[in-house]
Amino acid sequence: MELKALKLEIEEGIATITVNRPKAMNAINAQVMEEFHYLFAEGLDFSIIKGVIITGSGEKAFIAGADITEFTNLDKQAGYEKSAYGHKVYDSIESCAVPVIAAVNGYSLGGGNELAMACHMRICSDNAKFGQPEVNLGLIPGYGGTQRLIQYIGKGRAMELLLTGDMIDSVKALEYGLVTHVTPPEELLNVARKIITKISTKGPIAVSNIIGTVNAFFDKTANGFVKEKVIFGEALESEESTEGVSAFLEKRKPEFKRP
Ligand code: CO8
Repeated sequence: MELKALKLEIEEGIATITVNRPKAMNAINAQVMEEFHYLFAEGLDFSIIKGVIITGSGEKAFIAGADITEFTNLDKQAGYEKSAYGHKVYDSIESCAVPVIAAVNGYSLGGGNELAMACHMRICSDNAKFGQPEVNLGLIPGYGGTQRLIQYIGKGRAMELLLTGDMIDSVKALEYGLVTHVTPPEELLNVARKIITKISTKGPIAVSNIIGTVNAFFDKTANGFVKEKVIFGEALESEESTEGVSAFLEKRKPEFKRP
């Protein structure tokens, strides 16, 4: 598959995937999702790749969420399917046999932050900002965010971030445990490479087994994930998200009605 929205570089066995839509703050559209699917399902040969780094192009954004321009005219079923496809792709990243590090170099929002959370580790530059702003659009996270955010930062903090839509900076992200290192922007990729290089000196089967076993802790038949897909589809069909998405696209404040 020819990559159009992602850039792939492989150097000394480390694959760096860069989401390359800087004008849209690297928002994840259908093309980006399709290309991630391809890379993690068949495009990358994990028998020779030591590890993967995922980052965003430009200096402002890692990924500012799913592409909101694709949210119009979607009914419940289409919303469910879009969410379910994203779940499948992110699950393939989470279960990858080699370490995957999100090198968060700016805004990490919505579906972008959900992608970062599907990676095995997150490190960020000191200008990074994290959030799940879906509630501002009358939506909920649809790529695993309601389930994975709790795993990293705990229920209370997750509730606050999900319900307020507020962003946190790199210092707070480190304090919360959402990231494990904060670096100057120019050091970010080097730090990610160093971590992968160190892991590559260990037994590859042990590495793969540790990833699988750690992930297994969180697999409780995952009813929350099932629920999230259904509710995301319903939310996308709702009057509330029609208003939230239109307001964003029209660059105005949304006017949500109380039921
Ligand atoms: N989608 C589409 N376009 C975007 C997005 C996005 N998520 N984020 C930014 N852009 C575009 C802007 O519209 C703008 O485009 P243009 O230049 O054509 O007007 C360009 O990127 C630059 O953005 P801004 O001018 O807004 O830049 P600022 O520096 O002022 O602000 C922000 C940067 C804070 C990142 C701001 O752009 C913003 O708030 N973006 C939206 C963030 C957001 O709400 N993300 C969540 C989206 S919903 C989601 O991710 C759900 C995931 C699950 C989906 C499941 C099924 C689909």
